[in-house]
Amino acid sequence: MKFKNILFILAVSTLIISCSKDNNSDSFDAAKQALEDDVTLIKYLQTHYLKESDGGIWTIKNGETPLMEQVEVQTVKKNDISYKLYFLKLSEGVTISPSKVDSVLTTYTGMLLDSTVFDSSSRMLWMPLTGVIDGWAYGFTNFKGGTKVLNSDESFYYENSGKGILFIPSGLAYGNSGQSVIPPNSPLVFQINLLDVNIADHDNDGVASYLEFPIGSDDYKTFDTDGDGIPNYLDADDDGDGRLTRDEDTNKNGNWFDDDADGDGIPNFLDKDS
Ligand SMILES: [Ca+2]
Ligand SMILES: [Ca+2]
Ligand SMILES: [Ca+2]
Ligand SMILES: [Ca+2]
Repeated sequence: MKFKNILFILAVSTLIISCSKDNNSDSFDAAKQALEDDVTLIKYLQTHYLKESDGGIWTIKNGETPLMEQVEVQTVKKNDISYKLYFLKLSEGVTISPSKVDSVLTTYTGMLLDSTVFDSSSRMLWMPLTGVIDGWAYGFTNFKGGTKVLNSDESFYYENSGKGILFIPSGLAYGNSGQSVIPPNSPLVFQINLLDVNIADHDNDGVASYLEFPIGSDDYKTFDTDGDGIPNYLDADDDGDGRLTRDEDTNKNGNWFDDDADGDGIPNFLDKDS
């Protein structure tokens, strides 16, 4: 099997944009599918190897080192189901890692386990990780960006970018609904190149989006200090006290977490009474 098969590349560069909601039919057992996908992915990783010379993934024929011995695994919890996302780090990158609310500049190729390439972009694209499949949002956090190099004609390229391959269970991709040429319940393989990272501030309140929900938590979509239905990362007045978060960095040092007028340990921008 070959990783890159130009014949199958479709001109659908936005395919990885996630669809709105999983199309869960009543009879669909997502937990069971997660287990089946893991068996499928492990078998794939045990029977395939990465060929250094062409960067392709091939079926093991002569005792080559299986991908299974090279990948790392990340456990992702979603809707009370544990998913295993496998990734191979070819190079980590040198700058910063995105959080799952940031944007990444990337080139990529996506394929099914039978080597059908369903999407590819050799052109650099900015992708917000809040708007793509979960396998991307979590997978990219394991890599760092590269160094931007400017040419004399103002064009640019990147050196030492983060490069790797993600092996994604269907539950962190298009689930049981599938998408275009991706059949339902398909684990996916993405070769990714992380060129650059943009730290997002969705509500432009001065506080980076990754700081607008508890560290280690994934619930940026629901974390809502003032309970007004607008999560903090989209709310310009997080504590609902009528003062914009932007104006609650009292000492104006660019850090919203060291301003605590009443000394109760809660910074002003999250503290309704200070
Ligand atoms: Ca913000
Ligand atoms: Ca709110
Ligand atoms: Ca406020
Ligand atoms: Ca306070």
